[in-house]
Amino acid sequence: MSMARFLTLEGIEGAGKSTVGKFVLGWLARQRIPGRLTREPGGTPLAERVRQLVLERGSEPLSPVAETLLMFAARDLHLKNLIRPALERGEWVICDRFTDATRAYQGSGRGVDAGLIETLAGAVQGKLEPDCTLLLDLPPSVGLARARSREAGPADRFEAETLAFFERVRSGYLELARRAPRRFRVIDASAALAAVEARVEAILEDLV
Ligand code: Z5A
Repeated sequence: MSMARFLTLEGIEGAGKSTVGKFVLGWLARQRIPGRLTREPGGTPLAERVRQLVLERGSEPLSPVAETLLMFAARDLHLKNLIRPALERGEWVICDRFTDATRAYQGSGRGVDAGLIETLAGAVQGKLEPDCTLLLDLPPSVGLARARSREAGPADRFEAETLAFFERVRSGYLELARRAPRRFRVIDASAALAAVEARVEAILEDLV
């Protein structure tokens, strides 16, 4: 059996994370490697309830710090009840967003103190870090157009954000990738899907 790997997918809305997640799962199945695709916020029944709280556009404002705490509450449940057990069983875990999303969205996007985010990350994750993070990078105008052409129904709290917000999030992600070049693989997500998948496949072959 192959060794477990923890792979995270990051990027702004509409970057193609869900699409790439399914591609990775199919690729793993063809190699007969056990894999588990999950997402944040969410992934377990309780964490999915936190997801609802954090995404819905209710009448009561949700402060950036409260949003950050909820992200980490969901992450703690997800790690304890799904991610760590799966890794211990030898499965690959492919997680659509993880702590880098908090750094980029709540930190760079909303201005939450980086020290607070790292303190919470330490408390929730301990030493666990993704083995590899695929950053699907593209201009927000392209990502938002893709996401909006697909979506029906009212926008959630993030979908309703401005282009300037998503520009800050994108810059935040690119800065994280610059600071951790061994963990991050930056992929041009504005390319055709076949080109994105070929790049992802090469990275997976490397990881195996
Ligand atoms: N959030 C946060 O603030 N802090 C945190 O710590 C965490 C999350 C964990 C929910 O996330 C929100 O939570 C998120 C940040 C916040 N909000 N935002 N933004 P989510 O991951 O569930 O929501 P999302 O980012 O909005 O996901 P998405 O819109 O589903 O995007 P995606 O998964 O990256 O894209 P996709 O569904 O794979 O692709 C979008 C469309 O483009 C679809 O029609 C595809 O067929 C198409 N596509 C994909 N790739 C291509 C290429 N290469 N070419 C052409 N078309 C493509």
